[in-house]
Amino acid sequence: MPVKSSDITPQALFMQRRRMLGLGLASLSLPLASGLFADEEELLDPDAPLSLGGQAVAVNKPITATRLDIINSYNNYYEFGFGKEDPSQAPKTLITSPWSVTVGGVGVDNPGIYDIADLHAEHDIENRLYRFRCVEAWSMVVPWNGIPLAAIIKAAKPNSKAKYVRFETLYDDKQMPNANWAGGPYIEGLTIAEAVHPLTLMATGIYDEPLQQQTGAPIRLVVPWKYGFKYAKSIVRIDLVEEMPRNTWWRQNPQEYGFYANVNPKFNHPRWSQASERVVGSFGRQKTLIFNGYADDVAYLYPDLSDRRYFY
Ligand SMILES: Nc1nc2c(c(=O)[nH]1)N[C@H]1C(S)=C(S)[C@@H](COP(=O)(O)O)O[C@H]1N2
Ligand SMILES: [Mo]
Repeated sequence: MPVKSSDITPQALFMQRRRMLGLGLASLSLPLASGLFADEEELLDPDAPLSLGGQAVAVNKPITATRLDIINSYNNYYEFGFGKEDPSQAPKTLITSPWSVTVGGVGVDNPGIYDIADLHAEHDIENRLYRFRCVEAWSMVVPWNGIPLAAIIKAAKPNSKAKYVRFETLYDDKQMPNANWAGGPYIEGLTIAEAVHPLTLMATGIYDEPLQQQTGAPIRLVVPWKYGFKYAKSIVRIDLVEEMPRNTWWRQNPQEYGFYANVNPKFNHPRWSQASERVVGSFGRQKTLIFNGYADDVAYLYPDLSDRRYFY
């Protein structure tokens, strides 16, 4: 297995980084870089720019990345079938190159159509080791490579109408055996504040390898404090809009799924507990953390933590 991105920051080093950055103890995310130790020098210089858009992120304990073969073979991607193994076993019919992402909507002054190659040329690829928690109460830890969504939004020049971001994924029955399972493209959404948060990533790779068809090639959303259904795969459009987008799972089953979908062990799914999670690729279960462990970074976005609206 490749180990370069799964290396965990040595305890002493991240303690030092956390002290330098004055971070709280409960902050859990870890920006891992292939050039981690080079970046570390920069981070230890108080005048140096931070790698996460000016906002520091650190960990309170090392977390171990899930193996790549497991990440690539246990999937939810209903356009390729409903079973966990269907997406990885489906014929490779998704044409991921060329691929363009259209950025538009009433909330942008500079709309554009970007080829994946343009996005790679215009933005730095960052490495982030994140916890990943599906609403079905299983979890992994994934070393993503990608572009902060904030950078893509900034390039589109958002205006005052940009209240929400709507994501639309590929919908093509020639490329996907079960394209029409939801009666249209898979839709997801974030508030603009969530979308420009430094933890929010447009992932293009895992373990420094391009995304596979089953993991949402060539570009998918990653929002580590939310349930996995927010992580829309194979995105073709990003629109900045005024109205809250009606995301696919909310539309499919509004009793069980909503818009915010922030992880919270105290708010159970109507049909199962969310208090703990099965760690895919390891033994047993672990307790689920509020905001999937990223509370110090994101809790400020939600004024009332007792409001169920934010947690399903
Ligand atoms: N287009 C699309 N995106 C999707 C899904 C899907 O069915 N279609 N499933 C979601 C769900 S429920 C989860 S948990 C994650 C799974 O991502 P993974 O297979 O890379 O673990 O993708 C999300 N993105
Ligand atoms: Mo999920």
